[in-house]
Amino acid sequence: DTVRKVPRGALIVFEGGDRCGKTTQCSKLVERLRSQGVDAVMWRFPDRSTSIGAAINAYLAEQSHLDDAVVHMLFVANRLEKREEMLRLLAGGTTLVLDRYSYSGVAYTAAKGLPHLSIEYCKSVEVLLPAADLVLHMTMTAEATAARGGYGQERYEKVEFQKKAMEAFEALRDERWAVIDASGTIEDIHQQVVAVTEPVVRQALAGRALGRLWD
Ligand code: FDM
Repeated sequence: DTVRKVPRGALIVFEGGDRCGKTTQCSKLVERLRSQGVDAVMWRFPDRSTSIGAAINAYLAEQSHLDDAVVHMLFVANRLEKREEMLRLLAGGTTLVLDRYSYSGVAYTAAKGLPHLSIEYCKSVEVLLPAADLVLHMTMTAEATAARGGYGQERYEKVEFQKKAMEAFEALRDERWAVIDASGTIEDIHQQVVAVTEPVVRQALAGRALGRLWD
């Protein structure tokens, strides 16, 4: 890793299956970082507020049918439309805490098992974005998440599919990933999250360069 002098925000990403508690942990982490004087904001992907996001939302709610390759590109485009703002915030010293990112993009599409939408292909169309400084991979069995409230409302919330997405996440893990057992209490999980996140935020502020996806 090269080191530059300008302090920057860190790109912290939560990944994992549906209903494993990512959103709760994202909010708590942002609150905690702010209480420590770190400028931090939370975003989620898909960002359903844009026109591309609205098309994704209709697809996830099973109100529309889209070709699998097309919907994959919509998820990618939904991140690309936020790319400039993302880079601007990070460069300005704001830490971004993301509720899902490109890793979900690859894992969920690859979980469909279609030969033309392999992990390698999915990675190859998503190279313009920055890599996460840290991926917090929240793990829980597909059966345990299925028992949680609200499960099954959206297209991908099916145990067999979730298992395949979880396997795909495992295939993406590298040294920037931390595995968090998502079956504990909210407070226990939060403590684990804080312990792995704070050093990464400090490294970014100290000028550790932002990476590119899959490098
Ligand atoms: N998802 C999410 C994808 O299939 N591709 C992506 O790129 C992203 C970011 O969309 F089932 C899936 C993962 C999940 C759904 O649900 C979004 P939440 O509840 O908004 O995280």
